[in-house]
Amino acid sequence: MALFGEKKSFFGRMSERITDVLMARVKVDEELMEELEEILITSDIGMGTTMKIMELLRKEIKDNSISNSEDVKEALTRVVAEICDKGERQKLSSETPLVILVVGINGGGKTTSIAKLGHMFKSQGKTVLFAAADTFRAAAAEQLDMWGKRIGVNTVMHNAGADPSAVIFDSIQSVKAKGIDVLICDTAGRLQTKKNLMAELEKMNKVIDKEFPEAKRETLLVLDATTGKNAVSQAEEFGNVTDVSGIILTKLDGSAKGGIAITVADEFDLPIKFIGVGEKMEDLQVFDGMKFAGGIFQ
Ligand SMILES: Nc1nc2c(ncn2[C@@H]2O[C@H](COP(=O)(O)OP(=O)(O)O)[C@@H](O)[C@H]2O)c(=O)[nH]1
Ligand SMILES: [Mg+2]
Repeated sequence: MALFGEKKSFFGRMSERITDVLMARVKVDEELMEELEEILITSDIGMGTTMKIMELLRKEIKDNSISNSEDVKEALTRVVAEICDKGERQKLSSETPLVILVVGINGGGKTTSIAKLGHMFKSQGKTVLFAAADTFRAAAAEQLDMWGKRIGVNTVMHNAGADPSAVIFDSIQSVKAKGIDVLICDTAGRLQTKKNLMAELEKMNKVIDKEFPEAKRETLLVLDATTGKNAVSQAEEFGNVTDVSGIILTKLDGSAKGGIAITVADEFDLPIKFIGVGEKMEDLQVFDGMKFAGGIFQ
């Protein structure tokens, strides 16, 4: 599919199966609707979201008097696009200075996504600083610093075990002194110690509020698409501990089924702002609900 370059379609089997069903059945009848519903449910689209899609699809079919299966494709695309698109909130703040806090559980792809964002901003001509506020493991800061060196971004780091808020504090001083455009902060994702996590995030937010009130803010939650429905419960848990402004859905290049993006978009009042489609710094794409939905049948 053109939009995603050489990458294979996220929808993979789902697209094929839907296309097959629509080709096999010329008539738009109850049997066709049941087959479509079954495909959606078995493609990582949750039950609630599937029901919503089917309801909206039935309405589209009725309102537009759709009677051939070819037009069902288009109607389905419109329905999915409507669910995925959160309008103006879709866009990342373009104003600077901007502070982005990146949260999510370990292994989800936070550090890699920060590298990708850093690369994106650099290619837009913006100056960037990384804050290694995942101080829980020494390797975490080193990993971020390594990416930074490759991209040409400096990383503020303290020793392992240091207070993450102190890293944020120092980073802000540096950003203000140098007039840097974007500060991207890595964080530790220990959901199992939820209280600590909540306290840590709260403290970091307070430091930013106090030291850098003029900055625009984004809190991006990184969700691993390969964890399927688990990604949805992670979104819920993080949503409970901090104000999230958007989602980065990672690993959509792997075995993940694109359907999870539709479920996440539907179940949360949060826009998916970016998708991760690989391990390289270029493998980040701005999420566009319309194009994503259009990709189902490409
Ligand atoms: N295939 C693929 N792998 C990814 C993507 N994003 C991250 N990863 C890999 O996922 C693993 C964990 O990523 P990392 O950024 O260290 O996660 P963190 O613990 O949340 O910081 C690494 O091996 C990354 O290369 C992606 O979009 N696609
Ligand atoms: Mg990390």
